[in-house]
Amino acid sequence: MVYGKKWWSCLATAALVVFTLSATAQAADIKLDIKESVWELKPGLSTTVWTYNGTIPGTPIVVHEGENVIVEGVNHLPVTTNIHWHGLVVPNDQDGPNRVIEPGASFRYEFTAKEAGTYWYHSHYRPVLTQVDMGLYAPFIVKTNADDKYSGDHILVLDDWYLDENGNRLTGTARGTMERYGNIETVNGKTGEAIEPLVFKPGELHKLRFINASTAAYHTLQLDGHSFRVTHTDGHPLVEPYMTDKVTLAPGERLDIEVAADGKEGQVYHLTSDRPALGINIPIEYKGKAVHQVVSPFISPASKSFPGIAEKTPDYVLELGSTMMTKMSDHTGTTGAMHDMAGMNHMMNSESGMVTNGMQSKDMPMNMSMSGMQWTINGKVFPETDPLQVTVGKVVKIRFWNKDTQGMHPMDHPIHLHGTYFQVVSLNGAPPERETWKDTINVPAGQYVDVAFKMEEPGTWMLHCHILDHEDGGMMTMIEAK
Ligand SMILES: [Cu+2]
Repeated sequence: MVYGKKWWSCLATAALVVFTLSATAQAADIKLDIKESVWELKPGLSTTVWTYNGTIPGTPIVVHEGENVIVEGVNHLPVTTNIHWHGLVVPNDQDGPNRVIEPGASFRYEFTAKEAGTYWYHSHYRPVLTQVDMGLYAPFIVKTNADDKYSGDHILVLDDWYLDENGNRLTGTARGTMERYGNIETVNGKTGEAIEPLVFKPGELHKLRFINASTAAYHTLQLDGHSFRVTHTDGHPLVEPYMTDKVTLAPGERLDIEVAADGKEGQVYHLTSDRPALGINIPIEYKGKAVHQVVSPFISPASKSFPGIAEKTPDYVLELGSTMMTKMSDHTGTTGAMHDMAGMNHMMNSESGMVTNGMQSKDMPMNMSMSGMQWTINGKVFPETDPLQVTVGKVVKIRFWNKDTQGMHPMDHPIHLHGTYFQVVSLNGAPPERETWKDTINVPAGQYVDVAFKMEEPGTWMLHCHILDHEDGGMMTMIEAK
């Protein structure tokens, strides 16, 4: 367990409590103190963070499929916040954007963990970039009995931080682009040699759950000497799992993979990212004698593809783009976009209290205001974007067309849907390699992706880019489900 012995035992205890409860009351009751802390990324490098219960990532919530979950969020921060249950299907009034928690207040979220899978929870209070970048994220795991049959079930939350050598937050981005990229990358809040090794015995079969909590960074991972068997995308089991040597996660995405421990006692391998110098390097240590080969407990589900979906004309075509604003000082502009930007800046400066919090004032998404970039859906910037009207229980097909290819800033956009999840129907008109269900889909620059879904819960749900600079900068719309 990369959380380390302490973390894993903590997780195991939490799980044990939950499982004990689930056997009796069928309920998990969790309290989250949302508070500022100091977190050590590695010996000699600590930074001020915002946390769920004092750790990065926050307390993992581990429950069983079908369990009732009550989470009390207590806000000790000087700013308003909320909690979004990323990927979980919950009632509309129990999801973050509709349930803010003011400073000093608390809220008890309650819902049923309907479907097993690897999810996560994070702040969705705008500017979302600031709150997630400060550390307000954590895993949310809904387990099945099969998960307990792996030799190890490991949660690996990926993130990046932009800090100076003393752990002070730096403004802007480490990569010279407009999005906020870090110069230090972490697994479960630790970087470099502070990352605890995973320990394998020859013959074992380990389950790894990757969660990309970065606000903009993609992470590509590989394990020398081993292949990955991908079993779940964004928590959803694949009808046809597949083998690969490398996986890439866009911001917001999750992947569950199996790794067969086919090394030998005493060997050490490394699970690394494509930017190893930034610190993601997880040692895999073989210790102990070989065990009988562990067989995968994963059972592929039956196909649940929507009939005739490939031929259906999209109900909506959403063009993803960006525009360069003239000047921030030009508030005489009458477009809603201009007003939105002005509103965002007002919010950043007053409502979020960053100015009084010295550390935070440097951390504003200046890229948005300073660069003057706006991120658009069908040419409009949230909240001026046109909401989508859908009927609960009826299949909706949407085409995301990434036309953000002009000029200096072509970007992929990982689009995330709240309230349900979707089938990936096609990529540039061609069917995907395998039936795939997700809640966050990367739409590459210049390409288009069709997805289809059924809203299960009525209410107003968000649809937005999970590069949080883009989300805060306007690439968001609402789905009104009735
Ligand atoms: Cu984007």
